[in-house]
Amino acid sequence: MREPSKRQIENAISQFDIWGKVINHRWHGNGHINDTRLITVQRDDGQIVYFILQMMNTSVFTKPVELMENIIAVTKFIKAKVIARGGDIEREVVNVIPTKDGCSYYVDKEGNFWRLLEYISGATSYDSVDDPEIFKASAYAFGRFQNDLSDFPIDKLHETIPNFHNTESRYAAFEKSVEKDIAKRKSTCEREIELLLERKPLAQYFNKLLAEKKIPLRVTHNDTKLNNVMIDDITHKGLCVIDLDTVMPGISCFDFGDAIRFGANTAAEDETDLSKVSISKELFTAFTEGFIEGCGGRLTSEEIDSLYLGAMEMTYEVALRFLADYLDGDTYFRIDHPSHNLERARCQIALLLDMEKKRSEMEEVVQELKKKYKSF
Ligand code: GN1
Ligand code: MG
Repeated sequence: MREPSKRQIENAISQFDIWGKVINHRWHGNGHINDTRLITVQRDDGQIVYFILQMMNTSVFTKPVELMENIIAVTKFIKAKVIARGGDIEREVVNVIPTKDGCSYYVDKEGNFWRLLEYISGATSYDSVDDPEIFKASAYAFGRFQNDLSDFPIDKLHETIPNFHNTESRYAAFEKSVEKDIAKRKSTCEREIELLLERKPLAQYFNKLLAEKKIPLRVTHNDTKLNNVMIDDITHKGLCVIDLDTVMPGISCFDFGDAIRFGANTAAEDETDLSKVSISKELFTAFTEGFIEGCGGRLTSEEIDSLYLGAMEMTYEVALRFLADYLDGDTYFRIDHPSHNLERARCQIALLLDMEKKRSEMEEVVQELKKKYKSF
């Protein structure tokens, strides 16, 4: 996706229903897909306020209108839950700011889709944490998010990216990328390709559980990276789950799993020193506890038993996706340098290998916590 120009950004901001003078806009966050900017606005009385402006990546989100319909419906629903528990609707749910015409997005002359969101102040989105309490707070927030949406009419949601977490179709796409070798990079990652192809059964695990109706389909977030939760700077509680682009019918264990693969890794997602990559038992335990609690007793016994496998399948899936994108010539994820997707894939493979070693340890942690929350 091409970066928007200053003119495009300023034109987009001017379409939304906000008042005051825009005094600054700068790149914000670490998302791999959309273009996200922090906008600083000065009100007439001198007060400074912030907003989040996003130009949506419509090659990835090919149905932006449906996507915004999902976000509006889901945030409205969560808002009612926040009010019911006496929370703060300014800070505990994503607030979409309409355009002057009352639309939740703006389409510019070039066909780019824009949206403006309320900035949540006094809170931080972390790319990594060492403190298990903060990680647990993020887990609680993701669990509560699912809990809040447990009675959302699932058939009202558009499936904006079909098969998003269908690991078997990710596997098939990966095989095609290997076969085509469009960017002529296959020779630089033979070992990684082999490691991923060997693990095909991991791609089938949750599809089987779903097909056998052993686990339910729920309204899930589907992109539960630690940096998608705002943590309150004072209370250190998980305040608000953000980045709702992929809210769709999904699998609870995948929300758990994606958060583990990102946040319980002792290294960054693209760490090149693979000796630093491992799954932290302490962070894994903290997250599991927070997530089960946050789900408020809704997880079934089978779901809890499969949580750690959700972490393994999600790590495997994103490794397939990063390596496929590397082989395709980097058409999907934003990269900082040409080998970035290969490095990301290697890091995820190293994490998966560590999880394979610690599989029974993770299972034990989950079972211990399951006993603790006996209500299941
Ligand atoms: C993308 O944009 P971001 O960083 O929230 C991707 C996720 C991946 C993640 C890997 C729509 O998320 O699925 O897990 O990168 N989002 C989409 O870091 O593909
Ligand atoms: Mg995202």
